[in-house]
Amino acid sequence: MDLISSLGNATFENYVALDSGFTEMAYQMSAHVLTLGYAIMLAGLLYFVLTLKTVAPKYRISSVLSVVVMVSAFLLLLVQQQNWTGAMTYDTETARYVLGSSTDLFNNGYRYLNWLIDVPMLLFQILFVVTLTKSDFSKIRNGFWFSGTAMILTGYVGQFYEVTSPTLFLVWGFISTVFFVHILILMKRVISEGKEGAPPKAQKYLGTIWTLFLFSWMLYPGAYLMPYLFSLGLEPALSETAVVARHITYTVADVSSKVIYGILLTLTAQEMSKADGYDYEKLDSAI
Ligand code: RET
Repeated sequence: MDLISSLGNATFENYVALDSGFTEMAYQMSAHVLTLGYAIMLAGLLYFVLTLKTVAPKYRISSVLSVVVMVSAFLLLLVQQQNWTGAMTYDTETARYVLGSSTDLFNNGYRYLNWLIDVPMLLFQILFVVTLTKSDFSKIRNGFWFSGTAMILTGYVGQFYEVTSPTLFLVWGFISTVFFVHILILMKRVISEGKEGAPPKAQKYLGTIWTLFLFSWMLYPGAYLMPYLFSLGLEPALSETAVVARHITYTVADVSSKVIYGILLTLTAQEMSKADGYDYEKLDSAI
């Protein structure tokens, strides 16, 4: 039986499992990096709850949105890790992890649906920290929401074709990228306007947030393309290195775009709070 007829639209991780199987190292590195991901989300959850009162009340919604993101990402990554270990079984004859006979296949689709919650939250968050000088708040918010959702749904459809139809995979990926570019344009505008009138330290943080945003959000299309980045052609590479690279890329992207981004927004809001006369370092001594 050839691989395509037995696995159909399954993601390429399953094809690698059926083709050559995973070595102990590739399998465990994948399992560990997924575990690291949800452990960090739980730690992040504590950070955002515990620092809530270090910013003035009007900025606290940003921390609350980080809490929402942490909870949903924690659950998703836990399920994702269990999907990985549940889909594979160890074969003592070949000393490889292969597809289990009666288990669910491995799938990244859950991630995409999880982004439907996290992407709008992450984009809205910054709107509660900065003050827009020219743009209209609800126009930017609607733009973020519309393009965020469209980017994810078109990418979600595309990822089903990563092995069976490179053309459809790339066409859906391209449509998704158009919405992504729109998000980048809006975010650049929000950050530039947000810097105007912000205290110097907050301006510096906002500059870092833009760099981090660009870097971490670009990793997601990188993970989407991973089987092709390793083959440099129009055939997906059925390589276990590409599978591990995808897991690592997703984890680095998740930690940067959700946790580090949220921490930088907290630091920015702390500076702005101080400028507004709310200094948490002095609050304790006043009590
Ligand atoms: C897809 C499909 C291929 C083209 C592009 C994509 C972009 C995805 C992005 C996802 C960001 C997700 C975040 C999640 C946080 O929880 C959909 C992979 C451009 C930018 C930030």
